[in-house]
Amino acid sequence: MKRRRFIKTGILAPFAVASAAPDMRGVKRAIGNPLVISTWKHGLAANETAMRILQNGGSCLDAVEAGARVPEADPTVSSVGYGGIPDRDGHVTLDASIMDADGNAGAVAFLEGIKHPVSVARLVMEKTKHVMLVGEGAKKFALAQGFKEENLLTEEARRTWLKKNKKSVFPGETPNGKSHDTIAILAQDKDGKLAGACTTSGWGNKMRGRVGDSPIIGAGLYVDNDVGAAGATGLGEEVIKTVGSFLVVELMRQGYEPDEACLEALQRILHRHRNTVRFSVAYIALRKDGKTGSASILNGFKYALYRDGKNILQPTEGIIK
Ligand code: SD4
Repeated sequence: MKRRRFIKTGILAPFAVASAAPDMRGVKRAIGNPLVISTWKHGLAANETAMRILQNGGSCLDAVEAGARVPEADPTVSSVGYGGIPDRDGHVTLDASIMDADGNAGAVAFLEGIKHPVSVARLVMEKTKHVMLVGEGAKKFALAQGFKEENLLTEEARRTWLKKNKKSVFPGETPNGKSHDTIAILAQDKDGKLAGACTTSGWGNKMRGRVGDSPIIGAGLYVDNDVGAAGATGLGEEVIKTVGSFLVVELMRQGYEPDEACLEALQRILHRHRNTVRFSVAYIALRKDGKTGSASILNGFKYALYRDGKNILQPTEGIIK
């Protein structure tokens, strides 16, 4: 609505026209064929829940929120919500963000004791004038909205923490494929509208107070309903420094295919490190015509794609072998 108002007002009209890249003209919005794409194996279960909502005529926003809540509640997913590996001081601290088709956004960071940060992020978006709440303030808001305070530290996560304490686990390092599990989830509904969400407990044994890319709009998640959506997983610091998901969407606006856009965004990271890295970052992308893509720095990244009645886990070949 705001955008339409801009276009109507004479002074800002040239700006609004200039921001609509000509390359997107040939790309039509996919209508009538809902799809969901999300990171990692736990994305399969998240996609199932999200797709059920889309098939029942639900909105893409409801779909991504419900999808993200699945690994948040699953104690076996060690980098999201309940069961997440704690920070250096033994506390589980959570980051999440959400964006809708109108460009609205909500996020929470460094949130403790609340199992579903993605739902708190949605309420920040819908019930406040703000985009992001952190720490104590985020928790106070969540409690005021009726969320229950819970202990999110499972025995399993505590044992992992004790074993690895003093030794940080980089998200993206893949010693056993279990150290990184953030979910970024993007959906397109039957009207072709896009939404996305991202939720994580971040880097195991991170410094207390550390916030990653997942709740930073443009870094861990970005949605532009005119162009497409993108989400990130892996070493958040690198994603933040390159404004990764925003970059992927902007590259699609310039005419890059979704795969190419993800690849180019990762090349920016590799370039800064002279192509020598010991961490990984991966992106997933969804263009408004329903075309999807992904890329990863290292091998081992998989994403779940639910479309045309099939929910399939797809491997992504790493740039660095
Ligand atoms: C972070 N990007 O906090 C998240 C972690 C992650 O797979 O994606 N792990 O840096």
